[in-house]
Amino acid sequence: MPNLSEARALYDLPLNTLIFKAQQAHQAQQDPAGIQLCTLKSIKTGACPEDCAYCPQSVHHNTFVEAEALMETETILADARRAKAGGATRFCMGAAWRRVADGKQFDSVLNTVSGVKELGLEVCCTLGMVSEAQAKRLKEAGCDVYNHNLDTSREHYSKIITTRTYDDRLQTLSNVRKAGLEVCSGGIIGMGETVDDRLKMLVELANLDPQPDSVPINALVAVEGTPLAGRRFVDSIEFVRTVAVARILMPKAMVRLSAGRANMSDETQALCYLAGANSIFLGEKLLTTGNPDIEEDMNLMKRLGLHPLHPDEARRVHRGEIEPSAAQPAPWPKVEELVAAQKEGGSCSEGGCGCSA
Ligand code: SAM
Ligand code: DTB
Ligand code: SF4
Repeated sequence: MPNLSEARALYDLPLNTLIFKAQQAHQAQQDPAGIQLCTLKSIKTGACPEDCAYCPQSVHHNTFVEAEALMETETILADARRAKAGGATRFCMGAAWRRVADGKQFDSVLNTVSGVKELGLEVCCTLGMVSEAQAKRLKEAGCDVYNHNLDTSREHYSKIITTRTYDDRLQTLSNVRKAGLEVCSGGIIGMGETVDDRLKMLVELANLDPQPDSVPINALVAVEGTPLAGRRFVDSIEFVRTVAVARILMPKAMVRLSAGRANMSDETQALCYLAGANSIFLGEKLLTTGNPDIEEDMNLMKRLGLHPLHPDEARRVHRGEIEPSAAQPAPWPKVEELVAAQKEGGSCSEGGCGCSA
């Protein structure tokens, strides 16, 4: 059971020793050069009743985000087909909801989940709080993973969100796990929290039994109109240290370099990969804010000698069936197709994928 003082001792190591330890943990448990490529889609945008201080989608803040109703299944599936044709292996759908409500809209999401699963993509949903029964329905529909972040330490939480508690968050994670879904949970760095707050969050995640399967580490994107607007972007070395501690405490997890990459240099991202990050969101948009160009991401991976992670191979590594270094890569994304699909609303040339683009 890792604790704060152990995490702090790691965090304070000379950076080269910390990175060395993170690489040891990484190379023992993960495809050493594999990067998981996920695509993110906001399927219901804005007008969220929660007051998360960082979030441009909260109804409490006046931001550039315009509220949009839940998208139709067919529209989302067209995007998922393009993501698949382009080379993403996981499709994550986010809804700006406080909690899932049973009824027509949830039924529609379940239908969409089944459709995305049939395309052969890993399916992740992030829809706010869910009950165990709802999580089971998601699992039955074909959902693989549920994302629900702790976001910060228990102590810092009430300075960021007042409309729900830390324990609400933990309860949903427990419901998700009991339903047999994989757990994706992480947080945001750069919201005015201390280093110890960041480490407490990582320790809380690392002490979940079992540990989360994925840990997204977001750098705050300080959006105009939110209470956190104007905050300075997190110090890159502090961010890298946090990623390294996450990797050491949770060696089997996908550590996802999530929001904030558009503000990071190639060198900072390279350091994050060295620190054990092995997953990114691919595509010019996250939910509502920007993300690096796909060409830039692929270029950086090639320059660093990294390759797309194959999810099945990663599972075989985690089950101990093959050595980490024996994991075969997934195919490289078809950058032109992904870019064209995103920029022009679709020009997919993948034969037989059924895509209308
Ligand atoms: N409503 C659901 C929820 O809160 O779980 C799902 C969507 S919510 C946007 C998913 C996560 O995005 C949040 O938990 C937070 O970690 C991250 N996020 C939202 N706005 C962000 C921002 N401005 N900068 C960095 N991360 C952000
Ligand atoms: C996560 O931890 N980061 C993603 C995903 N899970 C859903 C979302 C990032 C959102 C950044 C702000 C936006 O684009 O709205
Ligand atoms: Fe709503 Fe999620 Fe944004 Fe919070 S983070 S305001 S719950 S969409």
